[in-house]
Amino acid sequence: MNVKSVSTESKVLGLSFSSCVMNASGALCTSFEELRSLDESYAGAIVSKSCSQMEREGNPKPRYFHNQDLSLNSMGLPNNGYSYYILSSQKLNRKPFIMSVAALDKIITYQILEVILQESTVSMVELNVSCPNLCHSNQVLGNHFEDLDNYFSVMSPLFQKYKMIGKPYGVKLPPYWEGYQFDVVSKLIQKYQFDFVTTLNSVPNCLVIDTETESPVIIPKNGIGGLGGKFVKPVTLSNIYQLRCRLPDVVIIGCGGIETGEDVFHHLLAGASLVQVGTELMKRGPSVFAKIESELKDIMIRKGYHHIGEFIGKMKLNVVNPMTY
Ligand code: RRO
Repeated sequence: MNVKSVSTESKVLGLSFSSCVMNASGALCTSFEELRSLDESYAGAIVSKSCSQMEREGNPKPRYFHNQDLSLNSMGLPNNGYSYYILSSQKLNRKPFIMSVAALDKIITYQILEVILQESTVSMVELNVSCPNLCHSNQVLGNHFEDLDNYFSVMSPLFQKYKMIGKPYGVKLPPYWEGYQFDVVSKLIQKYQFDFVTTLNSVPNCLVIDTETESPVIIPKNGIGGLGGKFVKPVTLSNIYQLRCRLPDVVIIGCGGIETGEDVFHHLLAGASLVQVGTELMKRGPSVFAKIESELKDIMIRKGYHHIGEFIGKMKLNVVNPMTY
């Protein structure tokens, strides 16, 4: 076997991804120049920064930090407004373009999703119900299941139109910690017939302190922000696996703690069909995709795998227990 006989491509959701690895929303995907660099990279798709109706500046800087273990951010949804990302998709369109839309005001989000429905250059929509950093809100929508049900029920007529024309729609979830949360959110995913879930957004309400300055490393919200990077990978793997067990027919996009091809291998074993890279992309820039791709292929060659489908969701359990978690 050699590198030419292994493929990391993925055909899911009626789309063809040249690689199963793409950027996470928020990482180097706010300006058109950044989106173009992703288009020119080895990434298998492009995800936009989560967008709102109008352009937003976001929170005061410094609002992003990383070190070798983690990242912390409280960006506050800085973005150029949804029309900018539609226009960007029209100018790129070499690979699947996923528009991330922030779930803010219901009526406005409905209107945004209605416009996107008509746009053939937007391949699919990722509805972000898990932003941890909005200064006016101390709630993450994805953690409040009645509100979430309500929110989805307003979008439901539109979801049906997405289904009718075959444009996939999915939801980006926060981390969950308890079995009942996975049960409830999985029922909602099924009720509203989401095609995919992205798990997970940054871990909310974290704090990192600098030893020298004795201060938080970011400014907004007294230093409280969303955690990403290597530290969150075990949380992500568990969330992928627990959703995989409950949602056998829903595509899972893994997001959290990917630095290497080996990390991608673990996400896929847990049940993700596609993955997203955030913190490591911020650290290394878009060349990270070629590196991760080559590391994943090395593992596949060593193990005799030709296609990622041969090991997606195939984590080998030591002892098979009934699902009581
Ligand atoms: O912009 C942000 O502060 C942000 C968003 Br919208 C999100 O979904 N996740 C995150 O960690 N930061």
